[in-house]
Amino acid sequence: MNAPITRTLLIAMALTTFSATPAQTDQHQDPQREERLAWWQEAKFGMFIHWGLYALPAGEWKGQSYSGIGEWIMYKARIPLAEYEQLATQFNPVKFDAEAWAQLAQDAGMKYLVITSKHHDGFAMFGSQTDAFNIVDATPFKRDPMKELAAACAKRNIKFGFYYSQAQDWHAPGGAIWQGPHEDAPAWENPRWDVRQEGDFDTYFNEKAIPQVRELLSNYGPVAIIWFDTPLNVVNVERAARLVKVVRELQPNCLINGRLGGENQSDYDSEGDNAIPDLSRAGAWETPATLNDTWGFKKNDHHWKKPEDLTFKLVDIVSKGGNYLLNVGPDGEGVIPLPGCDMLRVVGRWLKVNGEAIYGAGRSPFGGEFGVFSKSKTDRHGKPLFEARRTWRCTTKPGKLYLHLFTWPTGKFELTGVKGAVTTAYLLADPQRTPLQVTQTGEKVSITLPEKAPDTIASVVAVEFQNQESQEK
Ligand code: H79
Repeated sequence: MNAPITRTLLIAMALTTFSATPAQTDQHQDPQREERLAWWQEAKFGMFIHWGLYALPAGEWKGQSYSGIGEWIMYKARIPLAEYEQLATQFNPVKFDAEAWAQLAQDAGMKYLVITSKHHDGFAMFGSQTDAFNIVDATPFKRDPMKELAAACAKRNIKFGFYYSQAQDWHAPGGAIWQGPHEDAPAWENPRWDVRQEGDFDTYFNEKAIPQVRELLSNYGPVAIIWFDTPLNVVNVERAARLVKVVRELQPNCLINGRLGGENQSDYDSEGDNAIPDLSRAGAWETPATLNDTWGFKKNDHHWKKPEDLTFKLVDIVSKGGNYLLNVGPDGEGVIPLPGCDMLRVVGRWLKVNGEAIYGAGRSPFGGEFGVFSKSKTDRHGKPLFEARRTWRCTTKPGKLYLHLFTWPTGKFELTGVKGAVTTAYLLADPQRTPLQVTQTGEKVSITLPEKAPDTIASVVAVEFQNQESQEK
């Protein structure tokens, strides 16, 4: 593709001012939080794993297929607790291989891993003294996969963390249950579907959630992140503070994601599922995202994203200041679907060459490259539609800019709004780092490129500046 990149760029560069959405939490007020976050802000790319009993029905129940996210099957099919419990007696993922999973994360260039220790269905994927509805006590498998994974990650210096559904629990008396309305779900007058779900939320919170979080933070070595989800309206300031206290007491370095509930108590903000902000965003934030259209395994979901798209999303997110937590959904035997593995390895190979421009990199000093707000079209909220551009992105390190070119321009790449004097520029794909020809006139820089892109996904041009001052925004 040979787009008229120069013209596009100049228009893009004219639009360098924009207001980034302020972070929801006052992350920079707390020096301890800053310290806890240091490794995470370097890491940029993590593996999310959704694995639980829902991997067995895999999107189908009693001959009927359910649309949407597979880990919600118990809710969608209103499966009585006694029936859902039967899945545990069949759960025997003999092909589970913690070493292989951790190795996949490493091959993909992921620096941390977060796995569902308990999803909304209430089933603990770890050995729990609190509740017998867990993988060690209720399945023929009997192993604690979390122990094995924690060890496999530690071996590879991959930070290990747990997802824990703190509010919703469809199996414990008193656990919260999502209540509509939603385009995909009715507004249940009472969202419960089994008398065994009746109960008081504090009983669930005090007798299951808090004790299980204690177990997770006591029995698995260092836990780098505890990833809470869907606080609904039940996790208020007071309940959130009690969870925070447990986390800080047991593992002071453990990060808390942005879906705890209560105000300003998380370490970083969580964007919506699969939501990437249009523009750059200050503060620490993360986009959790799927490889296909489900988190938990579904046998009929083959709607895989392309590795080019995943690479673009990673670069896009990093250039806007965020982290990318990308999910795999292993099946009921413990196998991560092959298309997912293949794609992640493609991203990993790209990172082997270009990782310098991702890990520890700062966000773009420009902004126009992200796209423009349409003057005529509106989105579904009636606001001007953001028309994203995918031609190029920029990340930074002190004294350096990295230009990620997703569309290879003919001849020259031209940038405007550049501060400082360029000393040299080269392709990260070139092991010799042969200097490219650069001309600079004030804030205009023009870089002469070879005819052919060295990388079919994105080629990265490193641009170095005279002073070591950060080019970061
Ligand atoms: O763990 C993954 C999801 O299961 C979880 N967050 C990610 C990380 C999640 N919980 N809730 N939601 C996402 C959004 C809820 C969507 C819903 Fe629906 C819409 C619930 C009811 C209507 C989709 C359609 C699920 C059930 C019906």
